[in-house]
Amino acid sequence: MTEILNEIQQAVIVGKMPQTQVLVQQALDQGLSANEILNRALIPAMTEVGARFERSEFYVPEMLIAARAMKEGLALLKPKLAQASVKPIGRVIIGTVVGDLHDIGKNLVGIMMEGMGLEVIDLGVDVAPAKFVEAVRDTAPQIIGMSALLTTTMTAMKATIEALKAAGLRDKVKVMVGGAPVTHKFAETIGADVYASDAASAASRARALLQSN
Ligand code: B1M
Repeated sequence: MTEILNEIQQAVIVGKMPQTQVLVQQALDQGLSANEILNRALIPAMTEVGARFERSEFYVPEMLIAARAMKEGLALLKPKLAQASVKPIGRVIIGTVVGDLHDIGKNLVGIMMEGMGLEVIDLGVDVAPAKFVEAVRDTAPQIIGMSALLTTTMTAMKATIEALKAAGLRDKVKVMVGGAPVTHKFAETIGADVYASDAASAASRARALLQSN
């Protein structure tokens, strides 16, 4: 692995935020692409953090500081990942479902969607079904994208779809779901329209949906 990618990965794992920023900037200055830095350093770092958490080598505070370092690194990549086209081709609402505070993957989905020329309204984390419904009513997006990282919060995706149905809005909007525990089969079971396994495919599938309308 390119030495600097290894260094970025280590800095994120141990939660060294300023060092992560310096190294990511150096990597960009050396000509590494934002995608390489994301896929070969930042994302593998979080995978390792998760593995250490599972082995009880890391606890929540370590996960938090690693996430903070990852976010700062990601912020430096954002302008390169999201070189959006001039006029938005459609509007997407994204959010992490109720009870769930994980937002790095959801933020990445938003960045990649902006990069594909979509207008993104980000409702943040811990978004209750009623809040998704209200946002759909107020902003009339073509797509809503829900993210969940916990097996215990995935069920809120179904609750949100049910809430959209109850509000008479289900046929006005396409529903996309994703996040580590979410599968294609789960998406089908709860009646979502699209499942995407990663941020890049979420963005390209959203774009394809808009173009097919
Ligand atoms: Co948490 N956490 N966490 N955590 N955390 C996981 C998810 C876990 C797998 C760790 C582990 O055990 N290995 C585990 C979940 C187990 C499970 O349910 N199966 C877990 C746990 C248990 C918990 C707590 C319950 C811990 C506790 O308190 N005891 C707690 C829950 C808090 C809550 O949400 N209510 C908790 C807390 C936290 C922190 C707050 C400390 C922090 C989050 C900080 C933040 O996001 N601001 C945190 C972190 C950092 C993680 C890990 C280490 C990293 C997550 C991450 O950012 N990954 C994670 C382990 C892991 O994932 N390996 C873990 C990088 C990110 C780019 O990937 O989010 O998967 P990801 O996004 C991907 C795809 O999933 C996809 O695209 C992205 C990549 O391109 N995607 C979508 C995501 N959303 C999408 C939406 C789409 C389409 C694709 O369409 C709309």
